[in-house]
Amino acid sequence: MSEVTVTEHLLLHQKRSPHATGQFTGLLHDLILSGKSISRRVNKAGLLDILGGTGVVNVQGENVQKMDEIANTVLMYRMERCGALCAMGSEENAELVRVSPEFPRGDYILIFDPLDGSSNIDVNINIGTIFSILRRQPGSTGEVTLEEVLQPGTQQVAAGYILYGPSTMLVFSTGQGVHGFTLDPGVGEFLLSHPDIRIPERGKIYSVNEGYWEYWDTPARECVSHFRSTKNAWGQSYSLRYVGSLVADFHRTLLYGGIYMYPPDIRKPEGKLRLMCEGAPLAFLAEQAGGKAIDGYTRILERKPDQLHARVPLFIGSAQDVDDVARIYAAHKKP
Ligand code: AHM
Ligand code: MG
Repeated sequence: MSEVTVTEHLLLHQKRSPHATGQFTGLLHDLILSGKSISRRVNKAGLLDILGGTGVVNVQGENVQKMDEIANTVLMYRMERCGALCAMGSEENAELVRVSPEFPRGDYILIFDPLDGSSNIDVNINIGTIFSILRRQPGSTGEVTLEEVLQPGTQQVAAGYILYGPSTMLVFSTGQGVHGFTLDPGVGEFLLSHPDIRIPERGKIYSVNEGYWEYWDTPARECVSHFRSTKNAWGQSYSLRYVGSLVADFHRTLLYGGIYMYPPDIRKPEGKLRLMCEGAPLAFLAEQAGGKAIDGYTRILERKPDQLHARVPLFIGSAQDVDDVARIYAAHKKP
């Protein structure tokens, strides 16, 4: 692992890009600080007895909060004060949160899933924070409107995630490739461990909740059958891996290649995953790493959300694996 810290990496990036401002670097700095704080709390979750539901009083006599609520509070508190944002959208908040006038405001908009993989929080399995950074039209004044926030993923200034696992990792892109950093807990710094990540052109792993087979439509079933069969490009079945934390399943897909799929089903015709805080940021990373992300028919990054919590079907990963899915969907008429 190199000794380049994420701060050094950001400063280098700032020098290279004439458009980068101190405001943006400050935003990332505070986001990373929030990530470190959440990481520390996640690591101690079992010890501090903060797993599980709310409404319980712990040994210190404090109200026990769920880990995802704690992560949301950490991010909301720190980021509202960073001076670079005008609004935030969180998976945990139904409405857009505008930065209070008592704090300095900037042009950026932060959308996040504070702790993705909620069903894995209580069982010590990888979870993570996913983030997307957008920008208001320069020169806009007054309260930011929801319409200004509902931008397609192509408009993202940066996106990434912090994965809380055996080690804590930060993976992000500002549109100049994807870079991965590993937290050295001894010094409390993220060090560059995975520079310029490239996703393999084709992988050997598919990732999907196959338990939902009965709920899927024909193209979704055909896609899964394709990767399971021996009639695909490799002439042999892909392996199946499914953590059930998108951030962890995506991280593996980014490094090893393959495809992650969350198709629509009869219970969730728009899919389960959120476009703005899950689909778009991970699609940005996938494309920056040479991969692809589609909803079956359309590039995820071109989907304009019609609401903050818009959902989207997601097929993401190695370019050739996603192309296989696109071919299968194209053979079926768009509903
Ligand atoms: P969450 O944001 O509430 O954690 O829900 C999203 C998660 C993803 O991390 C994961 O891929 C998916 O839900 C798993 O869903 P399922 O249990 O339907 O397979
Ligand atoms: Mg999530």
